[in-house]
Amino acid sequence: MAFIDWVLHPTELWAAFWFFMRHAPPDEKTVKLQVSGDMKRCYDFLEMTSRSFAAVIQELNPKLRDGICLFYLVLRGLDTIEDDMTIPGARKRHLLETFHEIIYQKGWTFKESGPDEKDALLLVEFDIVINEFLRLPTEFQDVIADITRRMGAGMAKYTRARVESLEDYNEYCHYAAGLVGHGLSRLFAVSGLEDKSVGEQLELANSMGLFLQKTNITRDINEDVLDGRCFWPKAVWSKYADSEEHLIDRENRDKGMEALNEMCTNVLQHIPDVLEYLNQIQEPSVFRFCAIPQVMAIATIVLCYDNSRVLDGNVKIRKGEALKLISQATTLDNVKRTFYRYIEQLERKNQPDNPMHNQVAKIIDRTKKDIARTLKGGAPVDFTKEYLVLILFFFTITTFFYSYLTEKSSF
Ligand code: IN0
Repeated sequence: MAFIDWVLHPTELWAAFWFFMRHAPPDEKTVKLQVSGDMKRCYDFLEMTSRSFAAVIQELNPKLRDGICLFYLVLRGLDTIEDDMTIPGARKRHLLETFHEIIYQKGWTFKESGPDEKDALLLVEFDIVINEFLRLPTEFQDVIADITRRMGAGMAKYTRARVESLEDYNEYCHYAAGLVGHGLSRLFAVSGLEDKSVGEQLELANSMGLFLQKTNITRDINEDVLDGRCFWPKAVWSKYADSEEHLIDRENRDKGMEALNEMCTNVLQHIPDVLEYLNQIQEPSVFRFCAIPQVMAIATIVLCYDNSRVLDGNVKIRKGEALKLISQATTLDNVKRTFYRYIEQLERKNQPDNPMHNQVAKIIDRTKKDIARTLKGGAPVDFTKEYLVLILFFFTITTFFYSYLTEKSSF
């Protein structure tokens, strides 16, 4: 993150300072220290697959921590096989459809991953994950195996089917992420840390997954098309381009932007379910585990809206912004304030001449009303600008005063 970014976003600098104060080693080490052998190796894998999210999983309540760490690694294993374009179709489908049995096979490892698979090591030493999986309480194993079976079958189907209609799009995202919401919600309930109704409200849990998956798919269009795959539904992009390549082509940029904005609008429809799901969660470490990816997603999708850079390469939110979001995802009210702030940012980006303007404006109005109605103290007022002016004011006063004093003393 460039120096200027920190100067222009002092609240993020503050958040970064706090984050590093709180996460300065050896605290993470203490968690690892408490676990030994294969489970310690599993936390190493977690660090390798996603550094920032690994910390959030390690802060989970001990009743859930190892179970969710292993669920995450099993899903990352499945994901690595699905993403691997070097594995022949039939072999890949067989692996995806039987992965829910493979996780019970002690000693199973996989050394056929392609050279560009960043999590290939996880599969090379997957026998370690299986050892720890088999040590989990059976009710945890049953949930993880059930979700792995249904996700594997769904992914296998879409290795030979394309995402044509909006129904296909919702179905694919259900298999890839909605089912993760189902599995996590059932583990939260089985652990006793959340009410058992959380394990039943699976429509809300599905929306939690769809909000994340659709944000990733919308953001990664350039990278996916260049890799020869596309998860944007044809029913959407074919209105604006003759092919996936034409969609990201600079020659066709205006139409490409209309397609991008329609995809961003599709993601926003899941916001009410996301806030309603988070409203159920009582245990603080579970709440943060669920809320952090959601606030990252709202920041990412607002960044993608009407942003031509998405079609040219992948865009990411600033590191400082991510740390600020993590530090503020503590309570439902704070998360609502964060969503409200980004919805206001979206409102500023939603130009009247944008074909999606009216549809997006409706979602903005409804979301702001819903949040303002349920938030203590009503609609949040963003004082950042006021702070900045104040800081600037004091800065000029002190410099003026200082130069006046130095001048007076030089006489
Ligand atoms: C996740 C989700 C996740 C967390 C909490 C509640 C969820 C409810 C429903 C669905 C998913 C839920 O969070 C992670 C976040 C993550 O890994 N972020 C990465 C960034 C990234 O893009 O990889 C990071 O480095 O911060 C997530 O994105 N997915 C995930 C996978 C497994 C589990 Cl157990 C939980 C991936 C996906 C595809 C969205 C489901």
